[in-house]
Amino acid sequence: MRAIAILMGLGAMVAPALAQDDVVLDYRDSSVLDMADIAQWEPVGERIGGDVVVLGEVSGAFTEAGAEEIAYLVSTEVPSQIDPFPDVAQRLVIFAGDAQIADWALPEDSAYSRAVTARDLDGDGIDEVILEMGFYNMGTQTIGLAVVSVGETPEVTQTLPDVYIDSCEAGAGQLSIEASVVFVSDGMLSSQTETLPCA
Ligand SMILES: [Ca+2]
Repeated sequence: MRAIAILMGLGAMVAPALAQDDVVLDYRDSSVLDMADIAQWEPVGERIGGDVVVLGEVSGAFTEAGAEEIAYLVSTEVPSQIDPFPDVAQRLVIFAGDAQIADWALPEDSAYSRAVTARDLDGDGIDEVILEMGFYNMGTQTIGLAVVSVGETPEVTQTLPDVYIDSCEAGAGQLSIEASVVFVSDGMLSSQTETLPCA
């Protein structure tokens, strides 16, 4: 219990110091967990072709600085959150207006559940795509993030594996929610975690 109190104290002290612009995601707000209905992207998936599902979209500049483009997270299927190694192939497909202008395969071992946002973290004018992965095991829901630098060969430049851990349904051990505020610091994502009680 003491560890929890210390963590909560830290969060309360540190969180207000963050400039709102720097905050990318706040998992303390449960609405962050609301998943979009992927049916909305079915027409996009049909345009891309090849029997794929589109798991999310983010806006940004992906092929050149200043471009107004949309990156779609495209997958052969919706990755299972109970399989630690889902067998899916995923890509980022870039559109400018109605035109598909790039199609970049993500690393083979990737199984992301959605695209969250895009930010130019390193300041080169090209937005990095922030993707989320979810995993469910023994009643515990875990969410992690990956920063992907885009281009012909997308590369995962950073991972934050545990930005959200909900063990409220675990039935044993510590029943709580570990929820992080994810923010930009020195060109990287950083996080501060708070322990919240189960609802
Ligand atoms: Ca960049």
